[in-house]
Amino acid sequence: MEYVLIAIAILVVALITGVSLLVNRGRRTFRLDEDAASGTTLTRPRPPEQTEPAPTQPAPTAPVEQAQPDTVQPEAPPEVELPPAGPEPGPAFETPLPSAGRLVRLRSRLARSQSSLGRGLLTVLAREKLTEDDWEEVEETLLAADVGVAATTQIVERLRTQAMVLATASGADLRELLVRELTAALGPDMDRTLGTDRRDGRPGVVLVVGVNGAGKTTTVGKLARVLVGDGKSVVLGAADTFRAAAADQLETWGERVGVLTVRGREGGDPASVAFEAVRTGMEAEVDTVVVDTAGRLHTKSGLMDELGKVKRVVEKQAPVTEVLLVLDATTGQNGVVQARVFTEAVDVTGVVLTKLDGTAKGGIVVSVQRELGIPVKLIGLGEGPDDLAPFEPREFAEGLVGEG
Ligand SMILES: Nc1nc2c(ncn2[C@@H]2O[C@H](COP(=O)(O)OP(=O)(O)OP(=O)(O)O)[C@@H](O)[C@H]2O)c(=O)[nH]1
Ligand SMILES: [Mg+2]
Repeated sequence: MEYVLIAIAILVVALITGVSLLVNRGRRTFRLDEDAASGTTLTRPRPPEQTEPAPTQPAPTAPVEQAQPDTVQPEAPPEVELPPAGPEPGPAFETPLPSAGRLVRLRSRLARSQSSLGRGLLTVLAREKLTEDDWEEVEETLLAADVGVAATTQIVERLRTQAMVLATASGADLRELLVRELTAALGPDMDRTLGTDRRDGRPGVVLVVGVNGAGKTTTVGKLARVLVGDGKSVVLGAADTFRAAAADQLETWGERVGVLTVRGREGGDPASVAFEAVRTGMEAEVDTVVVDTAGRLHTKSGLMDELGKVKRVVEKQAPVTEVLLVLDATTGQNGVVQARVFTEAVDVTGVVLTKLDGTAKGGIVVSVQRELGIPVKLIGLGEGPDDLAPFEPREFAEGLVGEG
């Protein structure tokens, strides 16, 4: 009888221990709390843990627990092996491609989206005898691609003269003719050097501005990769304090290539974050500080004044060597209006035209440059991390016309 009672007691104890173990297992979570942003903080890049599938905690302990799912034998307490305190150091940062030759690699994206322009023009030009109607068609095609009236008139005139000279031209000749005329319209002599180098012992400072959703943060991230790929050291400034997510977005870009991000409190003063970023860059003696700003409508004068202030405050420490206006190519001629207002506020020195992979409006490059005299310096050709290329007129024209 006593034996039975003892056996029952042992069973009960075993059962309670088993149940409590199961409950604890469900509760074993680890929190990798981010530093809640208070004031301006410097975020040191970490090797990108995200690249490893299903990272972190339970991995080392899981096999131990799975080995005994039903039968609970609590003779010895389970050994819980905690993951190492910090991530293992290693060559985890990505090494992006250098900027040289990027447009050649990405040119097919342009041809795909622009096929209407290149193919349309070549079809007309290949006709035996070009009538007035044909030339009108050429004109319409160029206008539809946002080339703008003045440039279109000029291109058509030059094409007409050339076509007369080349009375019996082959397809390859016509293609070359078209590429040459488009290249000429793209301002091949404009200076497209990016002001990213150190000057007078101070880092190059790049301010990135534009309307909401144009692709600023993505461009800053991609630009950091271009610079790292070209062997430069970089600090990023998350002066979009409007949303915390914006700083997170930028930080993620920086972390992947081992670049520091200076960020501020949500709702904080963007000028002081930009100031702090430049100060950090000066202390660390980096080559370039790139400052992302919040999207703003060019029609809101208060927000445009704020941008002016960001620039002025930064310049108390180091001159802004490049102001990049990011324009979404799909917005067409409105880009020209935006560019005019932004340049009044912060003296834009270069345009980044994004989303050229998804539009047939590549001609906007011509209008922006002509009407404002500001060179397009970079173009975005996709959402991938290395889908940003320095603008090269000849390569771009080749892309617009498509493979012959
Ligand atoms: N297809 C394509 N998408 C792009 C390109 N550049 C940016 N995008 C996308 O455009 C969207 C907006 O990009 P963001 O960089 O967040 O734009 P933003 O100007 O910083 O936006 P705000 O900060 O809200 O003003 C994202 O989904 C990007 O992936 C590009 O060249 N091609
Ligand atoms: Mg942004």
